[in-house]
Amino acid sequence: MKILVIIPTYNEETNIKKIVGRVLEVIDGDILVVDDNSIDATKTIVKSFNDTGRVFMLERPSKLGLGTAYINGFEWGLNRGYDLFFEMDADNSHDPAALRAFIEKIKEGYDIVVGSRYLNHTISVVGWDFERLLMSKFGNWYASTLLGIKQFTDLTSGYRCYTDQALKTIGLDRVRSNGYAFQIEMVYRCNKKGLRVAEVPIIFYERGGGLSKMSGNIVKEAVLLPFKLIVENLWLHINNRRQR
Ligand SMILES: Nc1nc2c(ncn2[C@@H]2O[C@H](COP(=O)(O)OP(=O)(O)O)[C@@H](O)[C@H]2O)c(=O)[nH]1
Ligand SMILES: [Mg+2]
Repeated sequence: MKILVIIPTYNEETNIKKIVGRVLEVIDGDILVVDDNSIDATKTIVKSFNDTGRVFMLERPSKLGLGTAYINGFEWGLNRGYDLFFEMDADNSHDPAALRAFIEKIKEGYDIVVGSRYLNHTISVVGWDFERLLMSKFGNWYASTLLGIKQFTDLTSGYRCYTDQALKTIGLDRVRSNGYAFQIEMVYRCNKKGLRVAEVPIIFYERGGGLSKMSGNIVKEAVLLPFKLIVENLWLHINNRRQR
């Protein structure tokens, strides 16, 4: 199984060396950093791993968003014959030690595995204040209720794994959202296509250093997403009936 861990970066010089080094140790696979023209030392640090032959970088011209960073990364990997695609943050919020648990789930026959902070009514988050936690929990409740996918406990998690088949089935060209909403939309579309989605427990650690890229626009996009998907569904339904 050819594994690709995709790590999107925007100014992650304080974090990138550690995460790349640890991922290389933990699994037998490659890393693709998708960088949006970071103005700090991120790119130089990534290039310092060149001699491993396992770390690649996709350089984009400007900060174009997390969703399209992943979509460009998926396309890069699909064109090169990778079988398994991980999403992982650069800021050491995700512990590479958990990577193997995802692979085990894939071997059980799942198409997508999402690392969840909230499995079995627990909260596995280190370093968040109450407000941040409340926002994440409310966001998950809101989206999962409106979209009718309450079986999933952590729709916005950015630590996950997809098979190549899953990525080919979803229809990546339909995916529109770019921030947190991107993660929600991907689970929704996978589930809708009948792909098998599993959750595994993870512990989320607040970023090691540097700044969060979260913004008001990213939150607004996530609030609107369920309505967009509901309208899209209705539209597809009406069109299907017309064609019959
Ligand atoms: N390439 C790229 N990476 C991004 C962008 N926005 C966020 N990221 C990366 O996505 C990951 C998650 O973002 P982060 O700011 O940590 O979000 P938070 O954990 O919710 O605060 C980090 O690795 C960021 O560097 C973007 O527009 N482009
Ligand atoms: Mg983060």
